[in-house]
Amino acid sequence: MSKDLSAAAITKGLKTRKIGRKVFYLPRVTSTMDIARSEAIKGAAEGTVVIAGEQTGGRGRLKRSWLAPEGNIALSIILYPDIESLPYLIMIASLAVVKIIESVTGLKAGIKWPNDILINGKKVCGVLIENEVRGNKVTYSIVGIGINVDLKVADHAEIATTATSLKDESGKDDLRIKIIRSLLTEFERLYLKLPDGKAIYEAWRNNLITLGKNVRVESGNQTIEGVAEAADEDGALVIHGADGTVTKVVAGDVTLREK
Ligand code: BT5
Repeated sequence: MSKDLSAAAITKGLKTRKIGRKVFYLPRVTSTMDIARSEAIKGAAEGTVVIAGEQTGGRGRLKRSWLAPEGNIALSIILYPDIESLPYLIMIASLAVVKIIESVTGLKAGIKWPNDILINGKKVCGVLIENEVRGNKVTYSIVGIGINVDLKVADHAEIATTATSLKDESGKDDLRIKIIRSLLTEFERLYLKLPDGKAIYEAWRNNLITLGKNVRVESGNQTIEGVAEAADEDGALVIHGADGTVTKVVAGDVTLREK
């Protein structure tokens, strides 16, 4: 199945200016984040993409693991944004994924704060952003995106009930290369709108399925419960508790609860 994937297949005729002008395709890799970071340190051009056929030690946030066997998408994009642009990267990545899932498969996806893309309530994509910042300057930003294209979800007990794949949802085959090329194009379209992030923020907020829901958020060793009433332009979620308290959460895991 990796036969369809190569740097040439991804870049051929790709009409982007930055994103995906240079692609490193690696049939098998521990994590595209690590390769991307070392390429960034070596001075890779902005928009360089590192993509795996199969990722054997992929990671999520807080040292959690991310499954991306052959047939799925695991890629990292190297960026050198201004520090003011950092909060928008997660919005750009999430929006780009939602948009291209719809345009390529016809499926409606939504963003679950802070970094999940869901279809019919199940996780089809996760985004991981790792930055190095010195003073007020970003040395590099790596945007990692994992998409379940043809993941055999039932084979993985830990995500069997919470995850889904584009194949399972759409019944379509051979989506991988189309999804990758559309994603790079859409990511660039949104990225080039920076530093003016207002429109990106508004589109992101409009696609957040978390807003207006009863939520429980685990953030560090804190648990916050209430209604997710807003998401700020800096990416934080605002939770209104039953006792009237209002809490702003910048990072955490959300459980959506029935009202
Ligand atoms: C994420 O973390 O969702 C970010 C995932 C980022 C993966 C990309 S792939 C390319 C790049 N290279 C990497 O090494 N990583 C990035 P988090 O929100 O912490 O979610 C992790 C949790 O999602 C795990 O603890 C599992 O419960 C679940 N999970 C793992 N693999 C999954 C999958 N393929 N589909 C759905 N859920 C999964």
